[in-house]
Amino acid sequence: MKLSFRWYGPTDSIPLSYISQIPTMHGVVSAVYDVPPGNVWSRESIASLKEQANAHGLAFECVESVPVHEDIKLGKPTREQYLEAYCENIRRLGEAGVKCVCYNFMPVFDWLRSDLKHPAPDGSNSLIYRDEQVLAMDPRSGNLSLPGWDESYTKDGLNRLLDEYAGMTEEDLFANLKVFLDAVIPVCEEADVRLAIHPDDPPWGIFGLPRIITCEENLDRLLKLNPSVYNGLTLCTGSLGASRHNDVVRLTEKYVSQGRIHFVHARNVRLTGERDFGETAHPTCCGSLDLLGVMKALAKADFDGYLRPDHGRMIWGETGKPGYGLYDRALGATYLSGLWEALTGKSPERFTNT
Ligand code: CS2
Ligand code: MN
Repeated sequence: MKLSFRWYGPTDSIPLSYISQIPTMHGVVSAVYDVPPGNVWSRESIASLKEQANAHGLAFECVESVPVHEDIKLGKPTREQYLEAYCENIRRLGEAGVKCVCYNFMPVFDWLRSDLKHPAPDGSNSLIYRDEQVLAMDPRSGNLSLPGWDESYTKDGLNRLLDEYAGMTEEDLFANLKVFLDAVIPVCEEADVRLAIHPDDPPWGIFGLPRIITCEENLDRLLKLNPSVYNGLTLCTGSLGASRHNDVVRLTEKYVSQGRIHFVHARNVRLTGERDFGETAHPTCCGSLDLLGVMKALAKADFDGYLRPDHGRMIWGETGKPGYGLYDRALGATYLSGLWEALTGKSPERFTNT
């Protein structure tokens, strides 16, 4: 297991020097963030991320994300140029030593929450999801500001895009995902870059848009769309685990034994209703998910992919990007590293800069 930490590049308020001080940290997970989806990343930008990470003794082998252009998800004829750009990015990342690329296939919106700073009795705060509040939101109104999605949409632009998705079914989205995988996976094989889809967060449809990476049946289907091991998963415990119908320990056991998990996002959530949850500290006792069970399954399979603490709470007065503060993610990292050592008798793999 290679312990990793998400780093939003040079503009991240958390410097690489801090990340490298977290015990047993192998590398950073990052991306070229200033290029719009569907465009090719410059070799210089990729090399610069790698050089900066390496200069701090950290690897840059895992990318999150190379975003998929909406025309690919929509299956529009214009997708060809975006598929080609995606393949070119995979080639360039492979040349730079990247081994794993995370992406998602959620129409329009990335992760969604109803409150980004929900206070807990201990004075910390974290992200929560209350279905009632989300159902009351109108994405077409133009005054919705959501985390994790493209801030550059204008009201009209967003409404046009939502119109394009009108009537799209889960079947249509699966068909478009297959076209994407069949175009990109052969390039991944050649470049030795594992593709790892991130589950939909939360794992159910929102605002009338279809979502498909939500449950075991659909994960099976996705893996069968293209049987190459390069077509794999980002096992995000908090995303899948937000639905009480997903048993994340069993899913981890199943997919890690098939060699299809390339990247793990470890985080805990407390389920407070059928479609209500809040993010908690990482340890098993703090939420509804059995993080120890997940780590046991990974340890048993001698998982050698990348694992990062996913969202953390805001603690010790820290402010910053929701879910991506330093302190609680660092606590999560040391908890996960400690479990790994206890379960396998060894520390997570270290990065050696050659
Ligand atoms: C991340 C996602 O913060 C998060 O929850 O896991 O935003 C993730 O980066 C994307 O969905 C992957 O494409
Ligand atoms: Mn995640």
